[in-house]
Amino acid sequence: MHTLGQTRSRRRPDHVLLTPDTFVRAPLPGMKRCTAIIHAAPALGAAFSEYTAEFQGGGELGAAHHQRFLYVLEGTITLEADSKTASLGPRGYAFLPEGLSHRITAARDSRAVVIEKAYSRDQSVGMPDVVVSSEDNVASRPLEEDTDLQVRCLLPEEPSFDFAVNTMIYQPGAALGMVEMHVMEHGLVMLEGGGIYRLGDSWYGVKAGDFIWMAPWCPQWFGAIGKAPAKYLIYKDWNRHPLSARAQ
Ligand code: UGY
Ligand code: MN
Repeated sequence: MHTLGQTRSRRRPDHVLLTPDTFVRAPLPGMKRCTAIIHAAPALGAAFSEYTAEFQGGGELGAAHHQRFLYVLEGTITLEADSKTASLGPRGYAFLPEGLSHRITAARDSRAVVIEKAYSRDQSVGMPDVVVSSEDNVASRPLEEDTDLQVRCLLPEEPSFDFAVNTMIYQPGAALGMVEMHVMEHGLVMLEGGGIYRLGDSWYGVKAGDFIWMAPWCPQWFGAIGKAPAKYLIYKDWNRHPLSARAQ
């Protein structure tokens, strides 16, 4: 069905909102029975890439040239690394450090968010370790003492990690307590519910399935609207001095 050229998707210099009606699928090198919807990449000004990988049964992701983070949305993903095998269901996730050879496959139709970033090495800290877990095993904590806004940090909060991936759950009516403006950029996948996102000088209605990229210092604020909680998965670069190389 065409929409007479209408969409909620927007591209602005400091942010992008992508809604599912504008998603375009294409394979990446090495993928088998799998396609990617690329949401953010250096072509946009981002220092990382983020895509949704859609696997058919027997599907496989290609090799990674950078660190890779994977969060399962639907189905079951099998990860083979370090001569171990793990099966990840919805909310399962993995972090694979740069250089770790691994295989990511799906025996049946599955979807996962994949974030890749060149590692920003800091001589004062060691390399990050592999992480395989589920969001269900991570304790949440309130943001700024607001118990209606719960954050789960999926990666260890250690300086060896140069990015963070968190989930944030807002009870209906909960909102960020401030308009944030910060050096870190964000890639955000709306997982559940919806609300109003302020990005730059625009306010957008957003809902599950949407993707948002926020450039460094993009003014940002969110308030949850509806009768069910709103939840998103959010990436940010992290733990590095602002003068360290911004690898692309
Ligand atoms: O971690 C963050 O910067 C987060 N509070 N930002 C956001 O939700 N837009
Ligand atoms: Mn932020």
